[in-house]
Amino acid sequence: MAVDLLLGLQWGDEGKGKIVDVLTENYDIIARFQGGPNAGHTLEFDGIKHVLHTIPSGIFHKGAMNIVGNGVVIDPVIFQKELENLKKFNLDIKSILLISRKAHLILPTHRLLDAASEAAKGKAKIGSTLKGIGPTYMDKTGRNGMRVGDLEFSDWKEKYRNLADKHEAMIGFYNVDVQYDLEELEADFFKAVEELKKLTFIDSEEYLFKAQKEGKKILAEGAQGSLLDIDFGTYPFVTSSNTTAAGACTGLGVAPNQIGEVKGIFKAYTTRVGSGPFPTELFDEDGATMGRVGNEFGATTGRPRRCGWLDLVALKYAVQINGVTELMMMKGDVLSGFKKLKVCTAYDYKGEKITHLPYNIEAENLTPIYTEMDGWAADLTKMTSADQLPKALNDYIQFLEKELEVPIKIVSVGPDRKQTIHR
Ligand code: 2SA
Ligand code: MG
Repeated sequence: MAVDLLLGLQWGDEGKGKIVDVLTENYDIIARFQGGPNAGHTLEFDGIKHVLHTIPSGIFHKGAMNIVGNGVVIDPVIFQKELENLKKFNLDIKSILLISRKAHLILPTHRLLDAASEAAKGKAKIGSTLKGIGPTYMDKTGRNGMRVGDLEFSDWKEKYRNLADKHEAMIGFYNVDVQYDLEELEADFFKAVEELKKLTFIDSEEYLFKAQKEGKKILAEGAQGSLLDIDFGTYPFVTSSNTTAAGACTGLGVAPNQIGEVKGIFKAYTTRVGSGPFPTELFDEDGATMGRVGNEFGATTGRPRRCGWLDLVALKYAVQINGVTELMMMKGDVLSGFKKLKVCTAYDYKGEKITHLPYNIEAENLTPIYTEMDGWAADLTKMTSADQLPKALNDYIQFLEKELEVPIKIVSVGPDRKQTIHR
């Protein structure tokens, strides 16, 4: 039985949380494979809005098992807060959430290092979420990290101390003003670790291997987006993990030939939070409208997201890298009321027209070339079937399908579970 993937194709915030929640009824297991508390997956159902960070978006579905895979980084303190926010739903967390022993731990000093590194960069800062993501993955690849499984051994506090002491020295090296009270941070951390230890730790690759053999249906839930991938994103303005399809293999221990459908999710326009190049970014009234109507604020940090037209060149690149087999278009409802819509179909790159994403997409080298299309006025948010969609929206969808050569199977017309149209 294959493992399906659900991935964001832009710079994150495509609406993965909502779609995983919608799709969960078709799956037995939802597994996160990379990222950590930098993610903000927003779900809406029964009039409730809920944001998840590290916990998979299948958590609200009866019968679904949720896995935090080895590729994820966990901050016990934030994890604990997430669990507390879930208390009101009366879920039996211990039996529906399993954590890989091989997942790495975010220490309080990782967060401080993230802050110090960003402060030292000044204007060139990445605009990270300051959750300690970069430093934790650095310790992972540098072979210094602490893993969830370490907590099952009696000497874990020694390991912790050694690493935290080293981090403190490194913070000094940055020579920037980062205020902290490590004793207080550590007290919170140790308390949260004790809570984390009450949960179920597993060898998730083994668990998933068996589950596949038993015919269980598995969905791997991506976080952030393809253009934030450490290898294929807009480096260095990226996150520190592989957000693309290959990341699901290494982040869960699933073999490449076991991957089934690759579901790619994108917004009908584009957003980005944090620094870095964004060719179709708008600084005008249109961009402001997208931000306002689309409620474009970071689900983790509350930062306003930058907005712009759909970049088909970048989207095509993401479709290729991931091997996307079906597409889902989100937030078409936000574009209702625009008289004309623009889609970037090529770039003018140093005077030459190109249709691929070049090494350097900084604004000074590159101007988007747009195809203009008619907009639609109708409010989509109450629509429930594809035949109700306005002609101009259907034209928009068909244009994208032709360019991307992949069918758009879902059109989302609002944040609620129910505002989902299948095609
Ligand atoms: P980090 O914290 O080291 O991963 O930051 C590196 C870059 O990755 C971006 N990034 C994100 N972009 C969009 N959404 C993310 N999650 C939150 C959300 C973000 C928020 O859902 O809105 O609330 O601000 C996310 N996480 C990381 C980040 O902006 C940096 O550009
Ligand atoms: Mg998000």
